[in-house]
Amino acid sequence: MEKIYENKEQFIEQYRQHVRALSGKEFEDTSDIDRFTALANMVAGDARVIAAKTDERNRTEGKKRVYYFSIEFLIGRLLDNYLLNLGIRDLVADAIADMGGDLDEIERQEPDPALGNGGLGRLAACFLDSMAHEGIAGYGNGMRYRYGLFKQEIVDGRQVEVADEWLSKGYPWEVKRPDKAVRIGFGGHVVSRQEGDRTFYSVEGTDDVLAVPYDIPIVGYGGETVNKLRCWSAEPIDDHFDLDAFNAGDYTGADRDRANAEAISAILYPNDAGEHGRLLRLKQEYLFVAAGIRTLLDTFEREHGKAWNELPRYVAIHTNDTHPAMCGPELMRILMDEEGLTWDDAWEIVTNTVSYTNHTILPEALEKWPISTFSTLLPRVYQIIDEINRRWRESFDMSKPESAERLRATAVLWDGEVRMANLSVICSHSVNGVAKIHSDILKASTLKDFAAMRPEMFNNKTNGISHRRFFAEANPTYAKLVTEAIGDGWLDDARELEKLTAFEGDPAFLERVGASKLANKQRLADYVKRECGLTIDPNTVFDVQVKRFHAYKRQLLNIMKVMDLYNRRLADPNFKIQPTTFIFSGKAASSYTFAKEVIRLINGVAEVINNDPRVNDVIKVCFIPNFRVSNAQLIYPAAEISEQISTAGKEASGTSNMKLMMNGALTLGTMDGANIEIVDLAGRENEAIFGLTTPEVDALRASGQYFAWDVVNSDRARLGRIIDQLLDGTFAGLSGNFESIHHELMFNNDYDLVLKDFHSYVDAWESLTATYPDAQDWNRRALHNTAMSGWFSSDRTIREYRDEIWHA
Ligand code: 26Q
Repeated sequence: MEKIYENKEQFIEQYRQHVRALSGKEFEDTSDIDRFTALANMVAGDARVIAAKTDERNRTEGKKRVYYFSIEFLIGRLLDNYLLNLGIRDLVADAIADMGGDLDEIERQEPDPALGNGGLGRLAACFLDSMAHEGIAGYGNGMRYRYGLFKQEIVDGRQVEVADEWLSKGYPWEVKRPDKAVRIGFGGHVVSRQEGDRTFYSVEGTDDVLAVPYDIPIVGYGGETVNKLRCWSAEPIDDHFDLDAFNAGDYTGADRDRANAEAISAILYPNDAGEHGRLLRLKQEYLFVAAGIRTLLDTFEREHGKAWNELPRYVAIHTNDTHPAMCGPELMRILMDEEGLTWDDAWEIVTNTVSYTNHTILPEALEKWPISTFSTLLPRVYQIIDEINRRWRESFDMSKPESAERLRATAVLWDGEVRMANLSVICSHSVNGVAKIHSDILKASTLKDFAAMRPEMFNNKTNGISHRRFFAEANPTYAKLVTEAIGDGWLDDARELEKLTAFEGDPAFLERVGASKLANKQRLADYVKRECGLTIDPNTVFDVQVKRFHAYKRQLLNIMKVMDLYNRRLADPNFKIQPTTFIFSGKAASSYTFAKEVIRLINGVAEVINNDPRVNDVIKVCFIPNFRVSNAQLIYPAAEISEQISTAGKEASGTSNMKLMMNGALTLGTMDGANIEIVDLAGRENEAIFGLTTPEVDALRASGQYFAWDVVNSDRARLGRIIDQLLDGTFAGLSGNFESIHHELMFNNDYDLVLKDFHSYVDAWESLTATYPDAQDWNRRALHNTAMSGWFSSDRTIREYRDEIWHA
């Protein structure tokens, strides 16, 4: 790797200059935020120099470009990651220490952009890192929200949402590119004009806004490749500022156009369960799709002219879930309306260029839009979708008995709605799920009719994670130990972690694994003390469930286990519990009442238990507010038990399971999502698996023989007591009882089978923690998990996408 700074001295000189240029002060007189801004500016500048070289190389080599369309990119802080990827982290830390500064403190100044909800958005960010590492000409295309996902505060145990003003102190990584802005038209009406025997369509009377891009450099590990993430922001076309209105005292009216345009990129929709039907959301989806397609066609044209039939050879368009589903229709629109291609020629190009990843099994969560909303906002795009749908229908041989049902299941327009998943499939040459079981379920149920008709287009790409961010960067003590043992080749090729298996029989090494875990637990305990004022003991087991709150993820099952342990300990002081700290973190969608009640329950239980000296030595419960990439990087390294307890068949993949495994936590989980592949890799004996399997869940549901009351009545002593405690005030001190949770379990017949899996879950937890006192064997299993986790690097995932979908 070519170093961008010869040595410390050279770095210091440059850095001093940057600090001076930006703040007008000497380094010694600046605040940490000034120091951060100057350093990030400097690194971003260096990154852009490499980016120019990367561009040049891509051009001369005629490389295929991959455009990853995602409405979310949850990138996290970049500074430390880029120092690591450029191979200068130690040099810079050293240099800044010499200057009397502290790199860690400087890094903590960086805003943590929350431009995503959870797994899907973070996956997109990991993919950017891995595309750059693999030398793929890969570009992220997304949205620049003025407000990211809300900040979560906890008041009286309840989640309270606060606006996330991540841009207020500036964001040194981005560069605004007004020269690359794209005009986007909404509304209007379609007009046609005849040219010979062809009809051409265009839209008149549109309400236009300007999509303005902001580029963020994406530095690949090794420093050879720097790609770009382009995020779009909405602005008014020209300044429509109304001076007359302003002079008449109508200040808001004067700026109405700006406010209306900017509203489009104002907020990230916080509902990862999919709250469909909002006009502004549809505008967001079209804005970043249309602007991205325009941009990639301009780039193609600069390099290859108007040889549009060559597009699939030089361009791959990947759609992350259905949010960018308009990529297909929008590309059709431009190729036909602006470039004059016929439908058939355009369709051939589109379907060979676009590919689609599905992230949801639940049929009810699939994205749909009312036709009336859609056709009013985007009349020409809608017309094309209508034609896609018409041709699709026409391709059916209605004399076949299965056709009617297949058509009903696969049509794009149905029941007055546009079905975005079906649109995505029909416009693509490849459809993939995100873990083996998920891809199988897609073929067997969610998208089974498509799979029957076009089996060859379905494939699996098990998710992955950036092992550099979530291991090397997040867990420096463990990473150092690993590098001492097996060298640093694992940063480049995560499968090299497997060499660690050679140390599983080395007691001295295992002891050091344990010591690094303890240090990470202490680091997290300090954070918890600062953030929540709660004292937690690093010598207890750290049992961790961190992810979005959802009924199917069953945080409720976890906290019911804690209630059960508490009750049993009070009933019998000799009941043995391996001392444990139960750590929860995550946000609930603002409108998801049930999920928010589970958060309140956890905090209610924490309040009681943490203040009860009778159990304090063995149980503590800790809810860490405002889960985000930056504190996730503190939490994963400290975890010893990874709670992955979704109802089998519901979690498409999960990715926190991989991050926790890599950091040496043992999985306590159901056979769901990627947990199954964790077990395949690390062996069932090194995890703790419990609960119904997907076929068992399906069979139980189909039988109609599941009765929540029977389950509770068969265990009045433990389950019955917990159920009663939801209503009897035991945990109501902060803000009241938990009627809606009680109702869900008892009167909604426990849809997520929490009660059904309860005993096997608590038993699995008890057996697992009973093995904790044998520290050497625990550390051996932890090390084994780390050693086998390399396959979950997103580098591997991206290579599979490259070879099997993008052919880049
Ligand atoms: C849709 C329409 C309108 C508004 C919001 C949305 C929306 C936003 C985000 C719908 C879904 C999401 C996010 C989904 C998500 O994160 N899914 C997770 O994806 C991960 C990466 O593949 C998987 O590991 C998880 O299993 C899956 O739940």
